[in-house]
Amino acid sequence: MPKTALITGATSGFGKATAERFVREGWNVVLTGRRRDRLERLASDLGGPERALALCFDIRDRAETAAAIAGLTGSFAEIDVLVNNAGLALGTGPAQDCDLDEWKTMIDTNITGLVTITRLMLDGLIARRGLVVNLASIASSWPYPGGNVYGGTKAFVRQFSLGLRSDLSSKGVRVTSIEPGLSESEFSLVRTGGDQAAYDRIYAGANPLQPEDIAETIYWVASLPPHVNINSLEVMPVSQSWAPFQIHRA
Ligand code: NDP
Ligand code: 8X3
Repeated sequence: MPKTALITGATSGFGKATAERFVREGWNVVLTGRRRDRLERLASDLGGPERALALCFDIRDRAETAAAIAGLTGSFAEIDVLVNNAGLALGTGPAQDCDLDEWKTMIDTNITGLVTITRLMLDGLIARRGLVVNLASIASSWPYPGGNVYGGTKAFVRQFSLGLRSDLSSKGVRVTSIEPGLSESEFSLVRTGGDQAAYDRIYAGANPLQPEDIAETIYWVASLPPHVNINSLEVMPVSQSWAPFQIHRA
């Protein structure tokens, strides 16, 4: 009997690549996101109704999320791996210039949405001794100018992952926080409000991680023996590393 992974934010980037990676290994997948056309095309490309189910909802909306999860039937209701990947950054400016609505959108998506779907699926994951993979970020641990609320949400995701793992330690449920660095995806178009020139500058000459690299990492975590838990994993392109602290001099 094939195993099933539910992957949030599967319409692009890491989520789409992760769905493709799991299906290639014989898994079935539940794909979530807001863009129905993309979800349905991906589900069809991944083998149609036997292998992939498209579930369209906004993860910020608790009622929509609960209805979507409650509506799962058959093998698609028996989730072995939850990949909490849906998320976004909005803006790169300093806190004093930021839009409060954009901050709220990041908190509602990256924190509230993630904990909502996790809680809704927890009983099933415990019953199947499953795995939760949460997409945090290097921004969870490393502050940078313009990271403000985005970094705060990802610090939450990392710490929530570790706390969840503590709570579930007697249940055989594994929990992993994946913390990628510079990765090429629509993430940077969303963050810059669709600014293609800014997108090009972010990745120019950097040989960034690709969604397939993160998909490979997530699949590796899921394929380890059930007694092995990767707690957190920071992944960067070779071109990226640390810089000195900034010092403002009067
Ligand atoms: P993408 O923009 O390519 O993908 C983001 C996904 O999240 C999309 O499928 C989008 O679907 C979904 N999503 C966003 N908001 C909502 C919402 N309200 N409801 C449902 N789904 C939503 O970005 P990445 O693949 O790069 O990012 C995936 C995750 O990895 C994010 O959590 C991001 O913070 C994190 N990350 C990204 C890094 C990077 O540099 N790219 C590095 C480190 C972490 P749709 O728009 O169809 O709803
Ligand atoms: C995305 C990576 O460095 O832009 O989480 O915050 S970074």
